[in-house]
Amino acid sequence: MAPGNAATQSSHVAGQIMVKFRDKGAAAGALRQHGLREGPGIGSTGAQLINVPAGKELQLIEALSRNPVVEYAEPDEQVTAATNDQYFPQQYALQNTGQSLTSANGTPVAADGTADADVDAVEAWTATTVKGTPVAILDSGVANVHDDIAPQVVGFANFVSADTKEDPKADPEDKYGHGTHVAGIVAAKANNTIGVAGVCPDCTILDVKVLNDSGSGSSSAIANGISWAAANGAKVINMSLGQRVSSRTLETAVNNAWNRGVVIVAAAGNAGTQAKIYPGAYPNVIAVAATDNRDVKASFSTYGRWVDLAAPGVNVYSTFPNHPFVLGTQNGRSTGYDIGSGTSMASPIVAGVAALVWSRSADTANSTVREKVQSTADNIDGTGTLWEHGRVNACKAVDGDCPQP
Ligand SMILES: [Ca+2]
Ligand SMILES: [Ca+2]
Ligand SMILES: [Ca+2]
Repeated sequence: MAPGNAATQSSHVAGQIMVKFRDKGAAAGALRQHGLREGPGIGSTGAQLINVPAGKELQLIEALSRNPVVEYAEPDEQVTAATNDQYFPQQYALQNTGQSLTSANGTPVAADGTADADVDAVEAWTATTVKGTPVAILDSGVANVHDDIAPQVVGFANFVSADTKEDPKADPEDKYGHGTHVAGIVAAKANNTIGVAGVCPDCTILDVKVLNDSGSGSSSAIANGISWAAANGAKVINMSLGQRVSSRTLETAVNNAWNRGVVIVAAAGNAGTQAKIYPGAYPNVIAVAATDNRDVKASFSTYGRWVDLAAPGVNVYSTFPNHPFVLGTQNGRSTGYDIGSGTSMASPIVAGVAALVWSRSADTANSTVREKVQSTADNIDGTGTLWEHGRVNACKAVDGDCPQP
């Protein structure tokens, strides 16, 4: 964008204005005085869309407004996407207009969605004031070089052991790709023209590496990561991971973090069954199932009354490393940005919403934040059976000015 461009740019559609007449019978005559003709009606509004010479819009609006038969005349304002991020139109989870979805290479992946099968994130943003709410991402790391997510990272810890004895810690870089995608869903920078927007774009990320370059980890590494995050100021911990066997060490780490005031969110799992996984199934963790762009449960998503919430987790656009990564090699995903599917993608949407609730004021308790996120979820099909509460709604969670369904 050229300097000063925004200031000179017109914000209304050229060549047309919207006019409503008090007396429809007088419309043609009034318009003719200015060399204009009647135009098509605009929905149920009673107004007409009138063609005018480009550049004369405001002048003609002023002239018509002086005519007593005109109720009002106004410019046809340009409505733009809620953010200018390149892939925002693909981010149905934030704002679903029923758009079709494609992957980064242009392959169609989903036909028309259901409008407003989304978390109303855009409406939620206007209701938050606090910037820099820290969200810990316990995962495979976050790409160190990436304009849309790396600048959001304010803290780092590595609990993954390297294979070699000489180097006790694994490479901190995200070579698997999972953690970078999850972090972007929470807090990718919005309105910087590139990439995507996170659910909480003014949040910061604590990058806690607990998964290795193959995407696996251990209960002990995760317990270490939870403890580090809680001690280092995380308001929310996201764990897009799970194990089928419960661990007393893991649960203790979870409970200690909860008692320190952290909201803890985890994936419900991708088994497609009702089998519990941990840490999601612990009482102090919000477990999240995955839905699609029609508010329907993903076939792969684990479900059941033990699952707390649902969130979009199918074809979710986010950041990937700018270098080759394992998930890209396995699935042909593009570097930089692409879609991903899994309860791993649904969990950070809830984590981002919890962070938005924290971002309203500094003195909310974690129990209040959790209650707010759960009690305001949209009551979609499956609520009470496939998951206890509904599909998360960011706008309602922050008491925003939310669209009516
Ligand atoms: Ca919406
Ligand atoms: Ca962006
Ligand atoms: Ca739980």
